Amino acid sequence: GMSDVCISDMANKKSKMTEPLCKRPRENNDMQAFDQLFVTLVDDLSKYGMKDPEIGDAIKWFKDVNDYNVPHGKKNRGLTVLHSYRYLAKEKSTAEDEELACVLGWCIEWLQAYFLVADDMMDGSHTRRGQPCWYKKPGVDMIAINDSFYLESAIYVILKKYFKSKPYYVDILELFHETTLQTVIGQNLDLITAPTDRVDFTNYTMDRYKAIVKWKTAFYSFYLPVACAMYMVGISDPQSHANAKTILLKMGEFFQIQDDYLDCYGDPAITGKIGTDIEDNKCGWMVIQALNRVDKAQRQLLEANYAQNDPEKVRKVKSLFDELNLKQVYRDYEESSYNELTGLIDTLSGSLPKEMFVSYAKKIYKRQK
Ligand code: DMA
Ligand code: MG
Ligand code: MG
Ligand code: MG
Repeated sequence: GMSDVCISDMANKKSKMTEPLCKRPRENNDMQAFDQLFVTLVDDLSKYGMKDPEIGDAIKWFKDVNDYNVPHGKKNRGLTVLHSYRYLAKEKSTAEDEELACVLGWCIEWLQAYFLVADDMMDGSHTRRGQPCWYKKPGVDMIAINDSFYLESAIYVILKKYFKSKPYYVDILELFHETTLQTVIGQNLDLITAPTDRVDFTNYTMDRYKAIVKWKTAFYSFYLPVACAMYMVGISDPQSHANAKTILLKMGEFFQIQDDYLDCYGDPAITGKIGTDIEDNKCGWMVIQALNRVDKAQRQLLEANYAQNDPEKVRKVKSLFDELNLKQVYRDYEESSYNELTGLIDTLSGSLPKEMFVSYAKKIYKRQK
């Protein structure tokens, strides 16, 4: 899971200032062009069923669904398709295909919106991207379930309009379908490992954790954007995809560990969301690290206070995390994981540009949102 807000945090500001000046306008332009395209795509979607005035009220409702849930994130996944396309197409890059890369990028943002609307309901979350979760809005509630289905359907309306005639249309369709299934599987593992009616830490292992985050986060957040660009430029051989996948799944694991850390220690004003992992009995990175370090009394305290909707109990769990020095454990992990990732990139990039992977690693390292 990824949470997204448009406000820039200190770490990002700092890294932008150390970047060469010439790189900054391009980044801003990309974001501007990307945002502009959103308006066009929502317009395309609103034309669906134009000949059927009887569904006008639904189409109007879905415009609000799109505007509220799709465009307000960091848009890292969406922009990654454009950047990957540029890295891969090199001097063969065209303005027309850059635009198409952005369309694919928005399709990933729609996929993300679909998962987040449902995820927030299943996780009982309160806020997302600095505003109330969609299902929390007055008059929405359970309608949000159907809205999440709508957000998924929108992907295929857009893909058909812009890619039907492309030789890689089927590759992209299959990629979106498979990635959706992978994420649904991951969300299931996440949810069934965290029963709401009892605390039982016996399955809370690092192996289980790695499986959950690979399936619920890494495929759709990291492999999908790069794979889209690869298919666009005609890279479809299994070996290149397998290598990219190995690197990007590792990056995704790192990203979800950050998400779990931020759920506990992040600043909601920066992350845009209030953490719920402790209340939700999640098999997250924090509790696994804690379980590896507790003595008998501490484990009992954890069992007595985890998985309950009670701020006092949540506070007790967090002070145990403090006592076990998990902030430092995380900082050490972040450092070693970054090094491991760099090593993987060195060995597995093959014919794919190493700098592409390095730039994505740099973007998420030390993030605060
Ligand atoms: C979410 O994991 C995964 C998906 C597929 C949305 P999460 O519940 O930790 O995400 P978040 O912290 O953003 O709610
Ligand atoms: Mg969640
Ligand atoms: Mg979740
Ligand atoms: Mg989370």
